[in-house]
Amino acid sequence: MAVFEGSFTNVEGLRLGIVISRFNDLIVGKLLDGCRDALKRHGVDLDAQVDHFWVPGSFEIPVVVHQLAQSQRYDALICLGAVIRGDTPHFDYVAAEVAKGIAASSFQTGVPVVFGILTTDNLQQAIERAGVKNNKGWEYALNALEMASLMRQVRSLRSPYTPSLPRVADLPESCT
Ligand code: INI
Repeated sequence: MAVFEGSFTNVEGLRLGIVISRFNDLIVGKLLDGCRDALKRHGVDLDAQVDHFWVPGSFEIPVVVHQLAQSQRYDALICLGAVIRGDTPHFDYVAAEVAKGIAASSFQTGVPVVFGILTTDNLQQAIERAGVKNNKGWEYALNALEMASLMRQVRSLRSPYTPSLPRVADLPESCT
C-alpha cells in the first residue's frame, strides 16, 4: 500500500499566486497578513515566489484565478475574500458564484485553488476568524502548501503502460 500526503516544508521552487478582494478590506487585509506570515515561516520567499493580484470584490475572483490556473505558471493559488451576509441578498449571489467559479477552475485545470473566502452572517464572526480568535489566512496558506506538494506527487504517478493523456489546459478550446 502506498500512502501519499503533502508536505508543508517542501517549498523549494514553488510558485504561488494570491488573488485578493478589496471589498471588506479590514477583514481581508488581516487574512492576507496571516497567509503571508504562514508562507514565510514555512520557508517561502515572498518576493521571489509569490505574486499578488488585487480585485474589487469576491465576485471578480473567479475570472482572474481561472486565467492564472490555465497559465500553469503556479503550483497553487489562494483566493482571499470576505462575504458578509448583513441585510442584503447580494451575499447569496456573490458567495455562490465565487464558490462555484473557484471549484470549476481548480477542477478543470488540475491546479489547487484554495477557497479562502470567509462567508459569515455578520462582521463580528468575520473579525473572529481574521485574527481575533484565530486567523484563517494561516490555514489557507498551509492548505496551499500541502496541496501543491501532494499534486506534484499525484502528477508524477503515471503508469509506464498507460499512454499519458493531455491535460485539459493543453487542449484546444474547441475540445473543452
Ligand atoms: N463583495 C465581497 O467580497 N463581499 C461582500 O460581502 C460583498 N457584498 O455583500 O456585497 C461583495 N460585493 C461586491 C461584489 O463582489 C462585486 O465586486 C460587485 O458586485 C461588482 O461586480
